[in-house]
Amino acid sequence: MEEVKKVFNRFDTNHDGKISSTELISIMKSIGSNTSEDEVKQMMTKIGTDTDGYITLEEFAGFCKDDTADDVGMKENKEEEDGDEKNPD
Ligand SMILES: [Ca+2]
Repeated sequence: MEEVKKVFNRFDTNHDGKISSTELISIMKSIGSNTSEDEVKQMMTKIGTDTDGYITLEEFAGFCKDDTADDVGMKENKEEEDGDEKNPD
């Protein structure tokens, strides 16, 4: 959780305890991702369990357990959620 918190704080550039879509967009740009504002909004919906327009630490932590966290380099253990197209050998 410490790691997640650190990354969260990095995302939360104005340190109000939540990540706005604006903050998410700038982070996406900073890690070299060419995500459009529209895509970021879709991410917000995916990460944030509610649709208040912000991602809380709690929601972010849940996101980090997801495989998407790979993108920001902070995943610890990854579990496949759907075994689609997965070949165990
Ligand atoms: Ca913020």
